[in-house]
Amino acid sequence: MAPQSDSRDAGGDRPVAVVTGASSGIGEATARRLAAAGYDVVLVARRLDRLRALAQEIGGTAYGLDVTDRPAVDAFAANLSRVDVLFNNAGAAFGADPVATADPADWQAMFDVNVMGTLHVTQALLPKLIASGAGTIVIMSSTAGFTAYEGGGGYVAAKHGTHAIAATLRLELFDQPVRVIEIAPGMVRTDEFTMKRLGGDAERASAVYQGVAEPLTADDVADTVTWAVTRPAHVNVDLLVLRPRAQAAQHKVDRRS
Ligand code: 8X3
Repeated sequence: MAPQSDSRDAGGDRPVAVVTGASSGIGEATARRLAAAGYDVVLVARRLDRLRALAQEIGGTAYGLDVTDRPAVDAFAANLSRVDVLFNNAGAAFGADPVATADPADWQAMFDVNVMGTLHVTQALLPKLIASGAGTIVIMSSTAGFTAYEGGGGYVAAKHGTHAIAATLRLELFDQPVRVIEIAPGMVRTDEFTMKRLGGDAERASAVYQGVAEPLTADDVADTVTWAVTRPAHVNVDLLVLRPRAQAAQHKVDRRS
């Protein structure tokens, strides 16, 4: 599918930040913060309609794109004259079934968006990030990239893959002017993410946050991503794990509220 955009060449004098998965949640919140920090933000998501209003609001560019569609990703990359920051945020969880009974199609979809999507966009934009002379790649990982939990199987596997991309890429780019930042949040209250994971079951989705005083918000994560991106170019926040105070570890959650 040919990518669609509101044609306006991003860039000019301002640094350009590409944000995938920008139509909601962490991506949307980060796009707002990066724009406020002075970036010309290129908003990427499948739902172009949802991006348009945000693009207008923050003065960015909306680009309708499925990150799992490699030809479309390549066409998108060819359209950009400059890229300083790539925030690989597009990701999702589908299903919460045990490994024994999970739907392989859910696993495939999780691998496609979390791992292959990150690979496609990173490969396509890397030459421009290097050419910027001070590029930044942010990879949206998760505490699921480090710790397994029941019912998490496919998502845990996919996020371990996402973490592996970040760790490998940092080594491979050690002599290039591009840093690789991995942000790994724990419990973030992003209702769309949880609803998608639980097949639209609102009751189960709200139970995820039951009794937790203050789960992280999308804006908490966006604040952290923006902080990491705006450090001086020689400072690399390799890996940052972010949790709400009520979540000491994946299974150790204070639900007394
Ligand atoms: C989402 C965090 O705990 O649901 O990336 O795996 S968790």
